[in-house]
Amino acid sequence: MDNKEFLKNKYLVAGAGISGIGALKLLADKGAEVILYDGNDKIKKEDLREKLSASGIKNTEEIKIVTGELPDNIAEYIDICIISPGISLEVPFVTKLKKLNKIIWGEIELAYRCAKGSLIGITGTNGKTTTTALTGAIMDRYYDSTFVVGNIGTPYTLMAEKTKDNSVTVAEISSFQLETIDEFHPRVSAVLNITPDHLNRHHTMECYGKVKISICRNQTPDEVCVLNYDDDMLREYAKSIKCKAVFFSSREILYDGIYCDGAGDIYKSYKGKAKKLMNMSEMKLVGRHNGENVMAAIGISEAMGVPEDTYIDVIKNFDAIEHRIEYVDTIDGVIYYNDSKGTNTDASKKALEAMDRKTVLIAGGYDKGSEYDDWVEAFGDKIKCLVLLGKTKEKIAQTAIKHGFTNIIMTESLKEAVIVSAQNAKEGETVLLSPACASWDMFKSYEERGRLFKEYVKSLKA
Ligand code: UMA
Repeated sequence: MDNKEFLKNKYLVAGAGISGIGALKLLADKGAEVILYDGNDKIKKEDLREKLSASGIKNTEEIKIVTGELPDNIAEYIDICIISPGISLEVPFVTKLKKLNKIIWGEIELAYRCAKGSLIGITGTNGKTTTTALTGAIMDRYYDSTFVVGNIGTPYTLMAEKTKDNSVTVAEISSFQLETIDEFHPRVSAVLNITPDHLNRHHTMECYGKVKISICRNQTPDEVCVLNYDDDMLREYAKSIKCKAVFFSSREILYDGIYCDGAGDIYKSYKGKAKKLMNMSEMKLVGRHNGENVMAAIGISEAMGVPEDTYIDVIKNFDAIEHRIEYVDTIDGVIYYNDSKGTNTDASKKALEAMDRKTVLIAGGYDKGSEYDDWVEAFGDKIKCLVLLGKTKEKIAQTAIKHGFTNIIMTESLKEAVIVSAQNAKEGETVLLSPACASWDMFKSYEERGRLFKEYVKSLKA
């Protein structure tokens, strides 16, 4: 769509969170006619206008804002709806727009259509933020103009217009964002793993998996999608994708691809000829899951033509990201870790695996319809006490008891959970916040939950 065609359309931006504001700014800066819509009728329009002005959007008094139910006349009036990722495609206003045959693009589709240069798209249930940040750091070292966007926290729409023909944009892409792509086309993509998550939105693992692998559906045979060989679903999907699959594995020696052997040595192999790149012990990142993130970043870097010594140097010096098994403090001999980003059982299991002492585990939160059996089974002898909070606390407690784990403490707030955990942890033990649940029942985001956790831990000193 050329710019003239683009501006002929009337847009509805749905969702007034950071994606919606990014999309609205992009459209308003281009001079498009745009209406902002949010389903929450408690949001004050004056507050929203202030938010829009603070984001640098001009003449905000001229922008029509609608909250609550979407009126029929607006649904009929607009041509294209730019939808925020947090909005399910099953809500009534989307059904209404679909019946009217209106176009629905995700915020990343809009950004993609306006951006220049090369795009790297990274998805997966777990590890995508670390892999995106690491890949971003590698690209930034090698290329002159790099952007890191998407689910990681900076909406793609906010950066799209800043990209140039020589830019490389590294985008963390969630399953929610992939539901509404159309022409979205990364030059290199990666799917790190697919394990149960967000099943209240996608309903089945099959639907969830299909959405994840759709990240590469517009890629051509000469382009690369980096995939985890150890994931059965991804190995199966690899047989039917149009582009080239490049595998990584932490369990098998690959004839072609990137793999890590039992001694922690990482190799790249081409037609059976393997070359050692580095050992896991040379990196600041720890844990097998991070080995997988690193191998994915290597696959992407190779496909992007980044020299080996460049990416190896960046990888060796790359630190863990905030809220992902992040060391907080040691108080009275007890070590505190913040893994607020452990928002599903699989991510949380990886954090449990990384602990090397007896651990008091703080968990529970928003109910995504997950089951907790495998997660409780992963406790082994390591977890000595489970401190629960949030919507899922009863469900988790019942599952734990079913599996014979009874040392459970119920709390009403994160602050109480931190205090109770400190009382129950002895010198030489660990307190880990790794909720296995999203944060949305009690907090705005996992970042807010993680920051508050760190604050409460620090205040234990006082
Ligand atoms: N809203 C409606 N109708 C609805 C639901 C929500 O109008 O049915 C409105 C809400 O009232 C609110 C707005 O939509 O005003 C919020 O939009 P949003 O939930 O899409 O949130 P954003 O602030 O735009 O943030 C989104 C991502 N959030 C989600 O996918 C839930 C952020 O990912 C992302 O960083 C950001 O876009 C930039 O791309 C967060 C996340 O938790 C980190 N992602 C999930 C995950 O990682 O597991 C997928």
